[in-house]
Amino acid sequence: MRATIFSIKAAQRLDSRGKPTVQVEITTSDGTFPAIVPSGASKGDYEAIELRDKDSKAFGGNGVLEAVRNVEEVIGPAIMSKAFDLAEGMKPIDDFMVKLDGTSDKSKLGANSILAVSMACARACAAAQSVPLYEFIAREIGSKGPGYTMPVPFFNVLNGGVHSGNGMAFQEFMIAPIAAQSVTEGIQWAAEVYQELKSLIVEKFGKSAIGIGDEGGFCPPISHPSEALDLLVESFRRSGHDSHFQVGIDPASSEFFKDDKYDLGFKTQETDMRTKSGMAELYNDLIERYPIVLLEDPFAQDDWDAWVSFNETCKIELVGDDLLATNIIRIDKAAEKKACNALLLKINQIGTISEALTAAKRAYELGWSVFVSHRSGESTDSFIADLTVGIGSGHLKSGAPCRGERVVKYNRLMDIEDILKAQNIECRYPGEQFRWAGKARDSRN
Ligand code: 2PG
Ligand code: MG
Repeated sequence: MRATIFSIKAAQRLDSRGKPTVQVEITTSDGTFPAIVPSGASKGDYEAIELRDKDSKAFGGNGVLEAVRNVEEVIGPAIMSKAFDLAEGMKPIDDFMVKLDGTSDKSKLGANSILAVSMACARACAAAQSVPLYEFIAREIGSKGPGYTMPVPFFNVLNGGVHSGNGMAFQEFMIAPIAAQSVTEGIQWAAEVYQELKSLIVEKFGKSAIGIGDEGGFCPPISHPSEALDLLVESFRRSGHDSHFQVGIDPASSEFFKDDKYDLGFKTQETDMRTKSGMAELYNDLIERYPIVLLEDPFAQDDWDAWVSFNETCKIELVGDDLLATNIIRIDKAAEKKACNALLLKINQIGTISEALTAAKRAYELGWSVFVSHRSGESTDSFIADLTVGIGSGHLKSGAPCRGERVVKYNRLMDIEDILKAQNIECRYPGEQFRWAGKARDSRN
């Protein structure tokens, strides 16, 4: 029997920062399938455009009623009129929406409206094929298995940059439980370190310093990256997880790039200007002194020379976020220039699930790693947990082991691990090999 869509409904709801976002519900003969889209704060210039109402009387101009209307009055009716067979997968629907919008950045109908429909469609298509979402995504990207690679979770436990109010310029300090044997064990260890970190912060800075930032990490009154890294190393030690973790950093440096320099004091009264080579020296020094294995956006989105020169000698994973914007044109440009060796995969940077999968596939073809990511403004939608398992990216970041919109993804990963184990389906935890999970996936194809 053909599985088709009965209705597509949209509504304005709130994200984790209390700002409006788009929710969609698609009803088919298999049931009702919801989705809510996330939203970034440190957004790149090359991301697809999310529509905001600009009506200053509502939500300070951040309303998404136009995007909601676009789903209900334009996208929904157009998709319904085509009567797509959901069992055939989601690419025809995503391609149709991309054409319907007609712009290169989805500015006509809005990446927030299009993505919400795309995510809900993925769930509806999975149901039409009678498989879980992660398996549907594995099919869509062409993975033949056997089994699945679970991700090493990278927990952002210290928040800085535009995600917090302290003086720290760098946005994210992430801890990765590489020595665990499973996602479930890794999540437990990270939660233990997180609690230890909290005690350490109380000890050093007092109780008033345990407030958290947008992604659930602490934001104590520190400003130099080595202060943050010292706190992490000490909490590994105190929690008995000394050699169990490695570290990732996302400075999100486009946010403090001014006049061809980087201002590490951009959140304080004092400027602290660094040249590109000064920044490269700082990173190399930190990599030498701490167990850092991943560096994301160390340079600004158009500072190509700095990226290329750093990548020449970089031995760790060098991830392009604002640099690539999950956009295949930017990925190809970066590959040609040899600017980085990994893609940060954010579904709302490009606006459809199919295009996100195409971006991941291209990264794998280039021999790069793929790092799946949430946004700082999130919802309790756990879509990216299934996404990361489906594409076998081997690692993902979803913030701290704290706050509902962050832990819902980690909890879903533990659910998936349980389901796979109960069904005797191979489910690998890549540990230290997280970078090469995509490669391993490709060689099995
Ligand atoms: C990032 C993200 C997610 P935002 O820079 O990688 O952690 O932040 O969603 O604010 O762009
Ligand atoms: Mg980033």
